[in-house]
Amino acid sequence: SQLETLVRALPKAELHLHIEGSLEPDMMFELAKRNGVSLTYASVDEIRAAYDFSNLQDFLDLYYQGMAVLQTEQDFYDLTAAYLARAAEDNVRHVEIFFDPQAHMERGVDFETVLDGVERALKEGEASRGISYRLIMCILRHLPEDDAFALMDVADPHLHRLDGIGLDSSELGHPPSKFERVFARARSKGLKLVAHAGEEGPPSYVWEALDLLQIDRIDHGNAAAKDAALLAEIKARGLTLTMCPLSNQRLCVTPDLNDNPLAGLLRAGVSVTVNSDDPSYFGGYINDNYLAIAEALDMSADEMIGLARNSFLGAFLSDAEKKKYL
Ligand code: ES4
Ligand code: ZN
Repeated sequence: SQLETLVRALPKAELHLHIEGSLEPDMMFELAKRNGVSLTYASVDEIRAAYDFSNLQDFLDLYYQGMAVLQTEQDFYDLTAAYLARAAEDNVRHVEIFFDPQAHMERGVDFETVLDGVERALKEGEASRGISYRLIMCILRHLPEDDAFALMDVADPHLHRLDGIGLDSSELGHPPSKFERVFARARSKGLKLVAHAGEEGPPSYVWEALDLLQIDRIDHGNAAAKDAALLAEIKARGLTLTMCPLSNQRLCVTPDLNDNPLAGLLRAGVSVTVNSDDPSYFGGYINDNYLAIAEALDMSADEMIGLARNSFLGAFLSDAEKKKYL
């Protein structure tokens, strides 16, 4: 269709992408073999069949299990290089990537091993493909505040290589308030602040992310559609939402794509963006996400253009850098 041709051709930024969630089953097998790690799966088909989730935690259990094949700097390089090659096919020109160092450090992988491999691929992608990047280190919210502070200590000598701090993993029972002091420290270091909020959690978690964490951008933010005052506050602050429709569908946040609040929020004047979250696990990269909502939510060509434009406006790029893309 014409809309498909347009979406594929549009230059885009991807602002919500967990690099460990781009680990494709083929690479999982390859790395398992290379590193002598045993998998509970016998085949790529068996892996794909296991990706049948009822909620966020269901997914997270397999996500942390799958990433156990990632052990060396080369593994993190290969993972990130493969994502960039795939993103380039979708006309992605700028990426802001999350990584979860705590999930690797608890398996005995050094922080530096992870950062070195991811960053080496990002630098090479910028040089060879012209894909600019930012790097956002996520805190696992199911772990204690002390662990987050310990991560900040380990990361401290490397903060010049990081652009932001994020908050991810199990949302329910782990409200943003749990990390108010950690985010205050990150803010004092000059880092950008983002948090997953209102994915499975209630509007009150989004309020906490705004008022207690003082975030610069909201990851997901679906719950904003349920609270008119919150919606008004997000607009007043000019905050961007990084939404992930196929993720929402696969995690049963909005099992029916027709019910996804993305188009409604966009039409209400919120700066909404479209992203793939964990593309290997959720069955689609960024263009698949754009095309799925175009169809399910009856969105126009102008709306597709607006979403792509929002992705650059909401990026952690300087005004001079944004001008290049807009
Ligand atoms: C995640 Cl979809 C999602 N939500 C929360 N934490 C995550 N980590 C990786 N993907
Ligand atoms: Zn996410």
